[in-house]
Amino acid sequence: MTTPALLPLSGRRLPPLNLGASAFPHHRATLRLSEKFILLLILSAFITLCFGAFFFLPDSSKHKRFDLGLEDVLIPHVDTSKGGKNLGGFLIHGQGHDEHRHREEEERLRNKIRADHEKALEEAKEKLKKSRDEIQAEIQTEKNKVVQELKKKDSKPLPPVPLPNLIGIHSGEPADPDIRERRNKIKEMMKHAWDNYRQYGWGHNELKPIARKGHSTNIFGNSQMGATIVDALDTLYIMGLHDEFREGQEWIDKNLDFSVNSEVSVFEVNIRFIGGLLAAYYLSGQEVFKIKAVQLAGKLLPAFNTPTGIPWAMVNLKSGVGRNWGWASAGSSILAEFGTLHMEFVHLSYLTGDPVYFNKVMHIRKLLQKMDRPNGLYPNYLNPRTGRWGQHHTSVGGLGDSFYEYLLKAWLMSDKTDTEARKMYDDAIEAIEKHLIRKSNGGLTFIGEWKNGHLERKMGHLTCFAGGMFALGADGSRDDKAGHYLQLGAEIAHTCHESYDRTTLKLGPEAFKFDGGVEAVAVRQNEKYYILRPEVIETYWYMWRFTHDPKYRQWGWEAAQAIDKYCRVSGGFSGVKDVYSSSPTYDDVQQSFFLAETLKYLYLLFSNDDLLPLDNWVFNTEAHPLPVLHLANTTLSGNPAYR
Ligand code: DMJ
Repeated sequence: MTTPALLPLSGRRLPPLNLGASAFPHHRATLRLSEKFILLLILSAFITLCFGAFFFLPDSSKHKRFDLGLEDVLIPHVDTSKGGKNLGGFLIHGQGHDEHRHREEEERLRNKIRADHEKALEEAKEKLKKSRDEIQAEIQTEKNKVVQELKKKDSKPLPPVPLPNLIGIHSGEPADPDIRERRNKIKEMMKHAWDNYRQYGWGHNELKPIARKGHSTNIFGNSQMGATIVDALDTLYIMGLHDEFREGQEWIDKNLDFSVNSEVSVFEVNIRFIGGLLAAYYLSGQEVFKIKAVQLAGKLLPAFNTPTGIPWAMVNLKSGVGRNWGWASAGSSILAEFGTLHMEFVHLSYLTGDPVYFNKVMHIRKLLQKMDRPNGLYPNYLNPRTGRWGQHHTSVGGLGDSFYEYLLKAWLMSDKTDTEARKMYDDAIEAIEKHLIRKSNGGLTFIGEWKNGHLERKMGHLTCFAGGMFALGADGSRDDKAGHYLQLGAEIAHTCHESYDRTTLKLGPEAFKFDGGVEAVAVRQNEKYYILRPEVIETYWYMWRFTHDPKYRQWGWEAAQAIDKYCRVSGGFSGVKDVYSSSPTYDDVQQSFFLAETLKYLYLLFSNDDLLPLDNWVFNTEAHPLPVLHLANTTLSGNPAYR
């Protein structure tokens, strides 16, 4: 938007000011203000001119008006009881004297008005004489005032709640010098990723490490929301990179703004931004993170305004209008998206005392509990208008994965009191084991996908997180099958390690098959890429925590070395397009989850177990640690904050 051009008294036409929305993030309030300001200037000049024109009209017209006024004042003093003549004489005498006073009064008034008029004219001239920059600076000052006011309003302190037990935030230094060295190497990799993002992509969502500029995708909408900053914060914190953490905090405080006309993925924004902000809050105690998380959550709530309460995949942060991905079966929402909100939303209710977030995710759970499940499996697609399943496609990888993860973690995060979630997890895992988990001819355990009535013998890199999930859920499993699930976790870890080991770069492909004589190898060209994903390393770390088998540290180190060798470039880290090629090409993206997850899990793998112990912390699906809430009841309805 451009403002009307200003015509200064000097006759020099000022260039139109750029007061567009991009110049002013809080454009709505600010544009009104700047328009008001300019209108005021024009109005004052106009009024001044009117006054001027009026007072410099020919005398006769002015006299008439003043005489009338003065006569009105004098007439009551005339004594009409004394007869015509006397009256006349008196009148004649009186008239001469009054006329004098009248003229003096008129002159005095005229002088005053002229002086006022000249003063106003001078002021208007002064204002309009100012340069474009000066006017902009004045408007900017006004704008800053408004922003500060808004900030004050938005940053109201939230009701205090007892902080959960925050154990193991600053620990983890390994005694073994070799392990310490590896840990330091991972920290150095984090610094390389961060410093380059800081230099070339600051404020953008992600970094293009080859082109050395910012990068983004549609999941973040069309605005620069600093996804890498928010995603990286807790990793920086646990690595002791405090200066970098502070830089990130400062950027968030000053720049992270959710009042933008931008359509974002509800799931991605939840796991990366809300998860990242909440974890940063719990670790550092800095209120700004909690406040930003709550502001953002408020912007996601309109996504739940569907006939069923199953949220849309995307929502416009400004208008609140939601919709689903065009590619999703029959206008459906995605299981792994609407099913991966629980942890963050429970924490939001806990921290704010507002049950709205808790109610939204519990509503989803209740609805899912009531539905029929083909073979006990949850299909990936659910239509939010009809409440019916879309295509019967089930996966523990993309589109399904973190839904199962969050059932288990809801139970863990509730201090194992949310037994409803645990039951749903146990039921789902039993069905998955029965219908999707198989052993290959070569003896590799894999998790396939249910598609069009048959099992596709293909496993995604994303599915590899399930090894860690099985190990994490072993304790507390039905019929005391802890040993069985730990073993299943180990088998998946082994299979995923094979998928790395059978490549040229020793980095895993996006998807690999167990079919037609092929085992743990990608067949299609478009499945051979590695984009810095964390899932395999995530599983190594969980397996390490539960078994302390040194092979997991060894496998993690192999992966770290391969990343450093093949994905590191001078401008950061990049994904590679073909892990079977000895001269791979880069995809030129440093994903934000590389800093949030891949490097964090590697760092934890070479740390002692007292850093973020699993009895006290539960990691969201983007590896953001959230503390276990030791609440009295099975669900948050027991939270004293809003009981
Ligand atoms: C991450 O954003 C999360 O782990 C998500 O659950 C799925 N995968 C990506 C990283 O691969």
